[in-house]
Amino acid sequence: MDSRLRGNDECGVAVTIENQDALSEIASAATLAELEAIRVRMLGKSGTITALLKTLGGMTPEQRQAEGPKIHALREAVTQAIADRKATLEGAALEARLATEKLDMSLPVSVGMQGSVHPVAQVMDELAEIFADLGFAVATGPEIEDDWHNFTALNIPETHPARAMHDTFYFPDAEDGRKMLLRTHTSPVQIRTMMTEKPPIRIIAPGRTYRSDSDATHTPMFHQVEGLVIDRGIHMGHLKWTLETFVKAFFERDDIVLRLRPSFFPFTEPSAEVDVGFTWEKGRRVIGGDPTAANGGWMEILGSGMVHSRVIANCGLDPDEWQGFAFGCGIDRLAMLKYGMDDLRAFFDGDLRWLKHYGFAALDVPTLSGGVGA
Ligand code: 2U9
Repeated sequence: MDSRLRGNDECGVAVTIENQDALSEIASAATLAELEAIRVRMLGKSGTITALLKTLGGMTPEQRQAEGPKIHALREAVTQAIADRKATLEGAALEARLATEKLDMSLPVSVGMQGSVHPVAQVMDELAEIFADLGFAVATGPEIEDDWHNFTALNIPETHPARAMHDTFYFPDAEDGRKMLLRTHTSPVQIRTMMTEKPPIRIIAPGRTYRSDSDATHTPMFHQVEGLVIDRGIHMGHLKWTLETFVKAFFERDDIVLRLRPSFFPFTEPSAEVDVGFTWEKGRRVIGGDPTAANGGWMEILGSGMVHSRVIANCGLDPDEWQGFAFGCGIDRLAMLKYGMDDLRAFFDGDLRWLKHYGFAALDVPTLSGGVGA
């Protein structure tokens, strides 16, 4: 037993407590390690004060009444003294570190791995921004569709080649008999909007679309944006102005001309394919300039038309009251034209070198409104 805790001959238990000795030993501990050793020696499992506490069990009630408070007071005093000394030593250690350590605030920050915005996501943001300025909302819908929303409602008859197995990815039929598929265009989003919202409607529907096709200019999954306006008195003039405004804003040039060529789509009547004027500049085809000049030409970028009256009726609207226009184009192709990429398949390879080259730093995206970092 510790020399400071001597046995009492009369009751045979240690009761003499040299309290001051213990406290001064704690106060003179010079290091945290030294203090910890003292704590273990006094308060640990086999510590001297722990041993004293155990003696209480063997005392008579009278002895316990006399010695108990002293032993408990000792334990509390020692515990408190150790905590105080610990705080003092830790404070001194921190002060010493602060006095010697120096931070060089002029050192460059180490930059870890940073992601980038994929060109397709970037173009989707740009589209949403341009069309928001024209009063269009962004609409989304399921990528797994049934053939009514993807084909029938759009006036695409059973015999249309777009329905053939080689174009469309089909799933097993749903329990209720519906033919399920991966949407081949975002048009079902517009169908669902027309069926649930009251006109006037002004939406764009960007998103993933799927066709069983794969070569240098086609991938089985690609991105489309379609636009739809339904209102009273809508005509081709509205369509042409909207597309011109969009294309000029997207390519950030005012000298862009469009050419509408008559075409056929089951869901629009009349229908028009839309060409955009381009010129060769420094060996590159650039959207804009005079397409009739020696270095100019036309390039198809969009399909469009007035929404077929049968499509309007299929969605529960009266085609005599409501008219509209619609258009569609490939987002991947828009990105390629604007940012000068030449292989569509690279968009989906996940090659970090390609993304580094063409991707956009998250806070330095060239958005049309200036961007967060601009
Ligand atoms: C509704 C009514 C009409 C959307 C339209 C086109 C013309 C078109 C293609 C361009 C290239 C798709 O990515 S692409 O292969 N699209 O030519 N899309 S009109 O017409 C609609 C859509 C929804 C309710």
